Amino acid sequence: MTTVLKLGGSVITDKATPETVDDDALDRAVGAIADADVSRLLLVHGAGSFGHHYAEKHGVTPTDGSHDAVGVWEIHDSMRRLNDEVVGRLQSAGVPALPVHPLSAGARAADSTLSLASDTTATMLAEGFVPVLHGDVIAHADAGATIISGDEVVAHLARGLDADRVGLCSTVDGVYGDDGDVVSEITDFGDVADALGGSDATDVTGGMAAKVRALLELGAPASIFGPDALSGFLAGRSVGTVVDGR
Ligand code: IP8
Repeated sequence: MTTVLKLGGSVITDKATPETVDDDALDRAVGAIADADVSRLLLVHGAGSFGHHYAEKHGVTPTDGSHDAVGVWEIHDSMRRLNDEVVGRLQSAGVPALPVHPLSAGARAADSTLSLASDTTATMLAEGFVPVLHGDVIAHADAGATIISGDEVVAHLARGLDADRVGLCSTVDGVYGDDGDVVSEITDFGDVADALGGSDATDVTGGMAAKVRALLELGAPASIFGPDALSGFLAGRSVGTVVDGR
């Protein structure tokens, strides 16, 4: 059983203060992971108050690249420092976590096809480690380096490792329907198109609609849930909104 879990950047950092970890929130998430009995676990974290402001400063997005090594390093270094913090705390809690940095472990082709760390992470999992990846900058043919989001890392490795379960721990309890309640299951985008705003315009802003569409194509059930449900997810329970397009 392989589980891919993303800790959202807004869950583990204080978004209001640049480059600040939310100590209590990160410790709670680390505690839930340390207490869980999960055999093959791969973690990914987002940027939160790390990474994004440097990406903005240097004009780097998932599609607009840069050839300025100093700028690319500044973005990466911010994410690397957050990753150090996450890996360090996991190890202190007894979790056999190891860092995997997308900048050093993958690339995008000119048509944006991604190759990323499939062999590295498969071997780490087989050896009992918990690989910890993150949103990052990544070399991109004909564009220099572009941003890769944590969600894209999750989708790529969930497919590459043939994951059985995917979890996105975010600041919301799941996907909210028209009635204001969390929808327990989504099997078709039409189920929530009205509530999420199904237009392409919504998708390009990368909001919940884009997330749900991407998860429907994963080939594995994916749960979107809040921090309080993390232990339940790791215990195998159905929490938040389960998105399953199979
Ligand atoms: O927070 C963004 O990752 P995300 C990564 O998962 C950078 O979207 C470097 C801004």
